[in-house]
Amino acid sequence: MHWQTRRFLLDLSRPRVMGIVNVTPDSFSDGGRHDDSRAAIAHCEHLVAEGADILDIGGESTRPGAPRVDADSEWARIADVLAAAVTLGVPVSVDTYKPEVMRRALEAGADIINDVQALQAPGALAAVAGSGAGVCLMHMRGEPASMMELAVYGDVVAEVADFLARRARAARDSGIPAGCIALDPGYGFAKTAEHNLRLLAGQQRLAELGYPLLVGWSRKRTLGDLTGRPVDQRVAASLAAALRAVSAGASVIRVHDVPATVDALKVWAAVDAATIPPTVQKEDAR
Ligand code: HH2
Repeated sequence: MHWQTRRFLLDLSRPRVMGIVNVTPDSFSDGGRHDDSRAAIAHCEHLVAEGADILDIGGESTRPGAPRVDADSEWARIADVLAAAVTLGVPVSVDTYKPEVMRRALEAGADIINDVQALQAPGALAAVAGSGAGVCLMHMRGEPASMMELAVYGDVVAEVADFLARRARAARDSGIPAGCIALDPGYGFAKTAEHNLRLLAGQQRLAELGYPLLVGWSRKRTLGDLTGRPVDQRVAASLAAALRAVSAGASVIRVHDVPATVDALKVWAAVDAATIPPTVQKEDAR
């Protein structure tokens, strides 16, 4: 499987690591650490040196209860960082749900638009269509400020699958090529810990929709609930979730802790490569 982004065709025959660059004062795990352009650019360079296959730059936190940021302020946070990131030789994604920020990001050379609202804002589909950019369509409900009130599902896997299939169809109908589309279950967005775990257990069904799956478990609250650990001590828990997600069909893992994830996926991919199908084994034995 491949993911077409603006400048790069990503080969997903091995899982890829998307490194998170939050240029925000208030992100849930790293808010304020890279919220000036110089620190954020240094962080981008660092993540690429550590083995990130993709960078994902965001200028507004989407943690539960996060306040909204207007488009001009969001753009002011990320513009210089994006300009530097596109020179680093990897695809650069911009994490935004605002069509105006999408448009400016694409003009500035972004390769991917990562939208936690799955291009549902008026004008979002049109902002991306025709650009050649990759898109990540994520499942959530409502707004970060109120989304946890909407965490009510009968069958969470079926409802998320249905939503993602509908958004992929809408993207294609607006002219976004199928090969540019990736889908994301949206772990932690309008979902309780139980929903997140059920969704991971049934994630293969989302992979069967036929688009690459991108997932973000990194340091999230459910991992804290399960381990009792604070946000800065969730690397091992994040890796366990990442590997489980890859086993259930995920191709791109969005993380804060790039080197640990790169190592874990190297081991996972090596075992995968060593797994010879039984029919081939029999022929070889003859
Ligand atoms: N999670 C976050 C933000 N953007 N995008 C996708 N596609 N999938 C995710 O799971 C996802 C996302 C939340 O994590 P983070 O960026 O670290 O925090 P914050 O939103 O507080 O900046």
